[in-house]
Amino acid sequence: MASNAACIFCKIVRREIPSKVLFETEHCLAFLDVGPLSEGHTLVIPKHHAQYLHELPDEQMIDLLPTAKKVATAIGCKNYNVLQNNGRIAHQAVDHVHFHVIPKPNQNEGLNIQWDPK
Ligand code: DGP
Repeated sequence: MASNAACIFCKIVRREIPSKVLFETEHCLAFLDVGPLSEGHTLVIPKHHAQYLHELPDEQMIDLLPTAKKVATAIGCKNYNVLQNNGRIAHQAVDHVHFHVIPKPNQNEGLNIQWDPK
C-alpha cells in the first residue's frame, strides 16, 4: 500500500495527526472533515495514496462506496451528497483521493455522529 510522507491524509492514516475516525477497514478510513459544510460531514479515503481517482488501483477501491454507505446509515441521514473532486479546477484541495459524505438533514432529522476517541 503506497503512503506519501508529506500527504496530510496519509498522516491521518498513519495516526501522525489526529482525526475523528468513524470507520476503518483494511483499505479505507472514514473521518470527520475538519471544515464541515454541515454537521457530520465525513471524508472516506483509501489508505493507499493516489492523487486522483483514475490513479487508484481497483483493488484499493473496494471498500470506498460501501463505507460511504455505512457512514450515511450510521449517521442516520436520508438526505446527503456524496462528492469526489479531482484536480484544482474541479476543487480538489487535498491531493489524496477522498469522497465527501455531506449530510443535508431536514429540520426534524436528528443525526447520530459517533467517532472512535482513540
Ligand atoms: P477537497 O476540496 O475535495 O480536496 O476537500 C478537502 C477536504 O479535506 C476539505 O473539506 C477539508 C478537509 N481537510 C483538509 N485538511 C484536513 C485535515 O487535516 N483533517 C481533516 N479531518 N480534514 C481535512
